[in-house]
Amino acid sequence: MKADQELPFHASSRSKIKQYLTIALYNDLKTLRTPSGYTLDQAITSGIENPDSSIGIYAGDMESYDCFAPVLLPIIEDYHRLNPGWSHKPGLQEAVLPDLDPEQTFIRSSRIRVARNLCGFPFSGNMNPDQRLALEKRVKHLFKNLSEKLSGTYTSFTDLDEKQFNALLEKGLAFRKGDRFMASAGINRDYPLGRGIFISRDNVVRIWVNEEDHLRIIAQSQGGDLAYVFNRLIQIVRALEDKLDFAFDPKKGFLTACPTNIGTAMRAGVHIHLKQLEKKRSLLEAITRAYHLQIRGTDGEKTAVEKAVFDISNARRLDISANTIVKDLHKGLQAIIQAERNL
Ligand code: DAR
Repeated sequence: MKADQELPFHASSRSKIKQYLTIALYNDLKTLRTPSGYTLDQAITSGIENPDSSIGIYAGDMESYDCFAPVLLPIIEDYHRLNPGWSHKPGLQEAVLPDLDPEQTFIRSSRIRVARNLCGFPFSGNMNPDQRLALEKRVKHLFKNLSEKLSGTYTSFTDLDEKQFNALLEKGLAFRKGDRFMASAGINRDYPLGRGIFISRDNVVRIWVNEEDHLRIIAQSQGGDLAYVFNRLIQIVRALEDKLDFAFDPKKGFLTACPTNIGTAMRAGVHIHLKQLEKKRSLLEAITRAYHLQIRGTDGEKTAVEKAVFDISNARRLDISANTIVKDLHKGLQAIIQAERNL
């Protein structure tokens, strides 16, 4: 884009990138390239093409966080609501927490995921087909050599016909091509090439390969036993970090394609049936705010709530430890279940 014209964000856009990328800043950054050749224009394409973006910028590699720091840092400090002196809080320790809902009256399922990206590869929106296949090959080899306790199977989506893929999808054991925000960011390019999923023998652990990030490591189970799910996640993450170098910065934590996920890169949540609180949405929102939780629709981000089943998860990922996130979630869900019972 030329120096003096307005940046082409849509008039209706309220994205963080539109808010923080001034013309002056754009002119300072527009000619910079990261070592993989990633540019600011590539980084903001999604926010330009999707006026309803909340953030509107994606990193193309770990170096993007330094190269475009003048615009990324204000966005990170705003989105993550960080206080001065903020910094990633490391550590993943086994948790001991009572099952939130042993009778499974409210909580349908618990799910905790972390995003991880491998050093030495560009991030998902900035990969060519060979790099995606090389990353998949690297992690496939690792999955094959996991201990007996952690073992499972890896399936490459390109090895499946449509019927087999849809069967996995229906069981929640595959992932579709990303949304239009990810499409604009290049994350969906060449899909399903290099994409696939690792599933542990008991189905509790799944690892998505080459989705929005290189790895989305997920543990999930029916019911509200958060500690069980968290501890299963810790086991597989520890096994992987023994063998892989993850994109990491001591202050920003684990680096991800979207700046909303950096830090612990963890989203811990439940699907919970709140028949009464659905009719008292302001009360539910007050409780989730108090415990730094966020409400999503039944099928996750930017989806509707179906049959009063809410996706409730942590809002904070950075400047807070993974264990504190899980403890806060546990406390917040206890308060929500109490409020639901009272109604
Ligand atoms: N949809 C993009 C990213 C928002 C955060 N969610 C992610 N990373 N899945 C936006 O700018 O709204």
